[in-house]
Amino acid sequence: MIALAILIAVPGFGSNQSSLNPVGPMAQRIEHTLALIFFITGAVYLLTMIAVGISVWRNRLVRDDFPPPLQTPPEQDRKAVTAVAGAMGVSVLLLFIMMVASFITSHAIGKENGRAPFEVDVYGHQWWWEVQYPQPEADKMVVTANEIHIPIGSLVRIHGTSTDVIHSFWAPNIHGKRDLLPGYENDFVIQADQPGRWRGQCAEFCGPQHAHMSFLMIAEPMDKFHSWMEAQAGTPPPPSTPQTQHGQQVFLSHACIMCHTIRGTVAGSRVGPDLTHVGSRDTIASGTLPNDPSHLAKWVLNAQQIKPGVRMPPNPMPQQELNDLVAYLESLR
Ligand code: HEC
Ligand SMILES: [Cu+2]
Repeated sequence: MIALAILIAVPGFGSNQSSLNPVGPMAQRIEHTLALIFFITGAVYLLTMIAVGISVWRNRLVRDDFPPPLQTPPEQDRKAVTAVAGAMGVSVLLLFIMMVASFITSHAIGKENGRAPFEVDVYGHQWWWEVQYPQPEADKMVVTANEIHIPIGSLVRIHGTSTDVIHSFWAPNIHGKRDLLPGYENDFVIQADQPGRWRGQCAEFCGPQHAHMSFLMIAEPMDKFHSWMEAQAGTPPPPSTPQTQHGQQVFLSHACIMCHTIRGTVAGSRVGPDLTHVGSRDTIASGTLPNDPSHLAKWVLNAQQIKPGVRMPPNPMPQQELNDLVAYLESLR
């Protein structure tokens, strides 16, 4: 499409967080509507500017005709009325075309609802995303945070809600914005046709750390998706080295267990992200930090410094304990 070709020139095209780089049918339709509206309004803007230019040029001050007559001749007046009425008619028609186009788009996007073979439950929290894959056996339930793995080429139903305030789920390469509302469930269907990592972001102001509430959509081939699911459904083996064993004790003897779950241990709280497989994630704290030992240590020691106001208190502890705790968390894959 020509529209697409020209939009390629726009900076940000090809990026992993841009509606100009759609990777699935829903985002593609949205991008086509965007292109249509962009070209219609762009053309109207250009034509208007040309008309303004012509009229300025035509009516430039002519010295011997100054001041201009107060009364325009009636025949010129009639011409002006016709021109304005014509322009209004065209505007209404164009607005109507854009309205119908956006109506058709939302209809087409919603059409697939209810036909998706996969379902993901997404809960917005201040300021992170809880992600669950419901399973027939409750103890095989996959629970993760801030990253949503999906198989490519398949419809996936997102079942979204919020546990506190209004959030908005927006992964622009894959779909438009969808609000997650407390006490209300919002279902929509997404699809990605290319493997890749596409960044998403909360798109509704939800408190001081709203800007640090992003997530990753990880689209991968079906077999990779299934092996990921299988790994996530398992309970990690007990820690095997003295360091990670000590790290687990540190975890279990601190406040962490009041807020976090690690399957296979007594920690079973759901205030914060499930840490059963935290070591397998790319980022921590909702896309705020890369998941590596030094960042993880800083986060655990004082998350308030990184995300002021975050719902996780500082955890002062000796360096040795911190190192072992971090080694244990990173071993949870
Ligand atoms: C009062 C509840 C609370 C306590 C206590 C707590 N956390 Fe957290 N934790 C949270 C919340 C909430 C988040 C999500 C923060 C965000 O991203 O906005 C979080 C995030 C994390 C993350 C990042 C997970 C991810 O995938 O992004 C790690 C790791 C973590 N906590 C480890 C710990 C450890 C280790 C302790 C104990 C030393 C601890 N937490 C104590 C509430 C808590
Ligand atoms: Cu939010």
